[in-house]
Amino acid sequence: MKIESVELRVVRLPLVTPFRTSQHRQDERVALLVCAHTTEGEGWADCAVDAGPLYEPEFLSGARAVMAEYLVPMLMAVPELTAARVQSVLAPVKGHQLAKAALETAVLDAELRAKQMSFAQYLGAVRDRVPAGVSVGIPGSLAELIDLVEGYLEQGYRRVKLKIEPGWDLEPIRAVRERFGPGLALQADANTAYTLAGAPQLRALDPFGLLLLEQPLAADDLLGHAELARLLTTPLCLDESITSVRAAATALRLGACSVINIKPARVGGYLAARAIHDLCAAQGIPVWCGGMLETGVGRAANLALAALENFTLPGDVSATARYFAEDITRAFVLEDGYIAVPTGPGTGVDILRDVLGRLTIRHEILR
Ligand code: SMG
Ligand code: MG
Repeated sequence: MKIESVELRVVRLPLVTPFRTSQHRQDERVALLVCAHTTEGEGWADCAVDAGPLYEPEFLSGARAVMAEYLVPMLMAVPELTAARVQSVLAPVKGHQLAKAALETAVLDAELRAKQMSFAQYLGAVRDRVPAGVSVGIPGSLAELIDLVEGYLEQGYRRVKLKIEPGWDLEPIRAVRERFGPGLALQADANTAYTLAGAPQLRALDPFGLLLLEQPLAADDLLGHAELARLLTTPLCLDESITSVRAAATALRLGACSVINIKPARVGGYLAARAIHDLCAAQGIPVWCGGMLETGVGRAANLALAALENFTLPGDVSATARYFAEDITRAFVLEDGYIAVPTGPGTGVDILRDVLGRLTIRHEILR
């Protein structure tokens, strides 16, 4: 196939609950949607950037610029493009994985729609539904946290992840564990907020039987994580550190983690995400699918990935209602704590054009 044009749309989706991590607070998702118009039809992707570089180094206007000035012209110059070739065509551009991943995904969506094949089939999914976890931001008080968690458990979520930071770690974890008991699948995510000097505080979490502790230290501190892993009984999971297949292999070799959160966008797309899945499977390392407050377009593809065999832990792929009152695709719903994996061609979801039109704040076509 050949790309004829790429459409970029910026859409604003207010969040139903503000989401605060140790690093930043979000009240809305300002999403960059990418549509590849090709000779074989169109394909869509949700570029996982946010408005500012507060979680990932990439951000919306930077991703837009690198796509317009470099990535899209490079792809448009290829006469016989396939999704599998996108990363090698774009390799001369350093970094910008989120932008590259979105373009690869849009091309893959177009390719699979033309072949009438779903993401799940293409990636090698072995399940038709995946258990849903929920990521709970840092609220204003313990009482508010307990109410939030209670609400999510009533809805059926199978696992709860609490965002933590120094000063908001032991108390919330103890409170949730005491209130909901030892049967609750509970984990914590520090989003890089600690240093090795915080090891005693993190050790104090060991008695609470967390499934895992996610990314306590800086993204580039693999040695620190390896050292910390030896000090804790709670399994360590890496997220921000996992930027590529090679980074995952290095982290595992160093003993920096025993679980991996795969974010397809950060590693450069679903093909690299699948390669990390395969690497971890070969080493007996469980993986789960992370979330970046995706619209339905990104969520649909994440569900397909999360249906691969070694995604043995519930991911941060929650129902649409946990994020948005209105999305640009049909809503994903919980059924007995699970979300069904889409089966239609490509991502298996269609864009609701009227909603898209209403939520769009910027629109451009790159030719
Ligand atoms: O999509 O449910 C979601 C969010 C899950 O906690 C979540 N993601 O570090 O794992 C993480 C955070 C990053 C979110 S910032 C966009
Ligand atoms: Mg995380």
